[in-house]
Amino acid sequence: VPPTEKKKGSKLFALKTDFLKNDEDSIQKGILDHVEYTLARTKYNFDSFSAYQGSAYTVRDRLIERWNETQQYYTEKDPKRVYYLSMEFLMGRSLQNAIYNMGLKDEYHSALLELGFELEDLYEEEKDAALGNGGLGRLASCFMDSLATLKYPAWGYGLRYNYGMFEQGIYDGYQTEVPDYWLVAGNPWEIERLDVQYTVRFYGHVTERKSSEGNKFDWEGGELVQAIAYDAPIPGYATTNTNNIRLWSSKPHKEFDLDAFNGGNYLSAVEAKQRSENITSVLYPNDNTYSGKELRLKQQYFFVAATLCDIIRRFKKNHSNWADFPNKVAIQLNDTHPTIGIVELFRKLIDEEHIQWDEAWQIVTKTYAYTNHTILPEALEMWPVSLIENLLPRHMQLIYGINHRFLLQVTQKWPGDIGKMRSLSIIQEGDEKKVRMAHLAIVGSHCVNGVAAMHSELVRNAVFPDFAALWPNKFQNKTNGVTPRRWIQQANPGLSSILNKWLKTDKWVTQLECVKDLKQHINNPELIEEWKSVKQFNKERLADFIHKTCGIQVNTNALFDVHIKRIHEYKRQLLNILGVIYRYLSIKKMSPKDRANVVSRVVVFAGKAAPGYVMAKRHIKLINSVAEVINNDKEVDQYLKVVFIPNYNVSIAQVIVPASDINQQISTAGTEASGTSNMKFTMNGSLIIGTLDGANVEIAEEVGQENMFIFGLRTHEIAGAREKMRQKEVVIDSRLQEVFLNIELGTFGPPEIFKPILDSLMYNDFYLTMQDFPLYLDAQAEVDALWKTQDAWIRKSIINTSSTYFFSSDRAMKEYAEEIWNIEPCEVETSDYRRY
Ligand code: Z16
Repeated sequence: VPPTEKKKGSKLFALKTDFLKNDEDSIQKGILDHVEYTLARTKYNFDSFSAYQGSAYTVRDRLIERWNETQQYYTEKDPKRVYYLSMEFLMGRSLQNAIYNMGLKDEYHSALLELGFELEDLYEEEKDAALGNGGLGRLASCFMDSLATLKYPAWGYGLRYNYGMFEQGIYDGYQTEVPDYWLVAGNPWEIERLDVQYTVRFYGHVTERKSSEGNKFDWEGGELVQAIAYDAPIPGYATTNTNNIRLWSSKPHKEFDLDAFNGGNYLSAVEAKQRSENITSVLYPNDNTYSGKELRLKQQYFFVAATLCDIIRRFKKNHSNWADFPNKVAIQLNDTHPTIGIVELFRKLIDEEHIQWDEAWQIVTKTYAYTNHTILPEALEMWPVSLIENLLPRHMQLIYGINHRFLLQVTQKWPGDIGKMRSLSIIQEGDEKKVRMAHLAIVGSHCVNGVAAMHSELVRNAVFPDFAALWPNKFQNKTNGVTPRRWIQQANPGLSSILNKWLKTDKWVTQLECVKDLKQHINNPELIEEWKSVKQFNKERLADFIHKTCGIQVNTNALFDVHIKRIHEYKRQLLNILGVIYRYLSIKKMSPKDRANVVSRVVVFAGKAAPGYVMAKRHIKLINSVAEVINNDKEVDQYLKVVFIPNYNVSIAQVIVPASDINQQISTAGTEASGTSNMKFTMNGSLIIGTLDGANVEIAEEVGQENMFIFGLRTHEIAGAREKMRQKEVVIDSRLQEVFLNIELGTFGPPEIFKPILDSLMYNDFYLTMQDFPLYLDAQAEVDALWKTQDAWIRKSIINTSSTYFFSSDRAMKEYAEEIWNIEPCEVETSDYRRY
């Protein structure tokens, strides 16, 4: 008798509809129960952190119910699923998100109020989950929110790092890095799955065996490591559908070397086993740069090996025919980081499932798709052949075989063209042979996409033109998006109320196209007043935060000019701070009468530099040194303040973004693949000052260039401008010369500190900061001019918000689902009383 049959009519079966209640009293009881039985504290007296934990556990209980229901439903319906493989998920906080998405805000609010707690205060007790660097990791989290909300059967897969993104401190203006051992505070959002474990092999050797159906290859020996699953439920908005992010943690494998243990080396043998845990210890803190460390390659393989075991186990529950695999499974590679997964699936098909080469390769390429997130050459992953050969000997053999067959295709297309073979090959020849992971990803996928229209053009035409000639239909664009749930509804309650009121509905939360109706009211003075007061409220909230974290008092009537993102030369925080210095020097020189016309500004910077990125760290020091001088100069006090907010993360972004008047998106044209903060700012009515780079181009199309401050060299002008720079034909703007002179004279501290920065501009201004400088100042002058006509400014701000439909990650996920994955929504039909 099947177990379900046995239970029918029994008590257990009847319990199937017995879900937790979501009224205020049930929630309150749940919180108190968790305080007492989960935290083992007295429910008559507990602090805010316990209240947060108790609340989080009651939310978790409800998420688990929905999760179970969803997964059971998917298993029953067996739709095609997508697996989003990402080495990074930058989730931020979860409590507010889960409560809002489940529609339980009011219930939680009043349940907690009676216990003496303000729900909004408890949000602040939660530590950010920062298992990502920046844009790429946050994108993965926005995508997961949209997939659940749109009811797509999707799974995220990643790694459970013990140390997330480091915590940044600022001492004497310099960045310090403190390890982020985030799990010490406990993590109510994860479910440990000790029943889901797989073994992953490293090193070892390959032996060839003669067999009747051709030779077989066995990968044996080496080291075994155990992968343990930890699940994070992802609730969709206003739906029972609750998807999953499964993160792997490495643990020692139970098998041990008897000889080592018996040879009197017990302690060192234990120590050796313990080293397995290193694999998922730490997130590599590089955004947009490749670091060729063996441990990183181990992370990548560990990740995909465990993930594929899990995907295949799930597939085999319902299927025995491997030809069905691509009809049931789509795997998306978030950048090249999980690319070795292409070879791993292939290896399993050939060595373990005994499928023939061509058929196996068909299955692989139909399953995988690859997203490219950068064209910066320093970010392209190229693992030395020797490293892969040692760590993954069978995979290296297969890569050679894959490359061999691929190059036959190249010769067919371009007979006798050795140059094409060399440039397209998966293996880069040279002193040290390397595997070009991007080439492997392109060859092993049926679809390759860039993340903004311009970026996808560059991927196709500038970076991989020969691949595009070979496979013109493989290349697509999928412009990034961000979730309006976190970035409008949760981050900006004031704006949400305005939208609800003026659109007469809250449908915009899941159908962002509604916001365009706001344009009808653009001249309504009532709306303009409400808009102003919401912005003012958000600026005061940020001012409080700045006061608390930096001890600086800022004027909330000033224009808030914000530049927050990873510190990178191509993002040009340097251009911004040089502009700030110029502004400072100008104010200093003004007569009191002229000063009366100065637009007061608060310039906000935030962002982390990779610990090994010496130049980026120097930029932080320059920003802080300039801030120090300006903020202590009484003469400019009311006109200019410069703030570097330390330890930038998702929850800090949720405070900064809604408070900004303008935001800086000023990367050298052609370098920022997309950018996603530009979208968050635009949704929140902040005007972009920026270059025509990445998604700024498409934002300009939607919002209208007249509602932004676009400046600078265009992508097609960059090569020429670099040549001009190399030929030393660039005339340095006199205002920039004045800025340099002041730095050199020590206005901002010992000039030798900043010499490497100025030298980098003088000898090789690769990111063309100097050529864009005058254009940037012109754009900043336009900002000042517009600020003086506040109503015109507000109207532009409203237009920005109302033009952001396209940048919702819901739109992005629909496009991926329909044009790459070929999956459909699978809405969970719930039997219970819940409102959705
Ligand atoms: C990353 O955050 C990005 C690209 C990359 O290769 C590696 C990392 Cl860690 C960023 C891009 O720089 C940014 O333009 C883009 O918006 C983001 O990925 C998401 O696509």
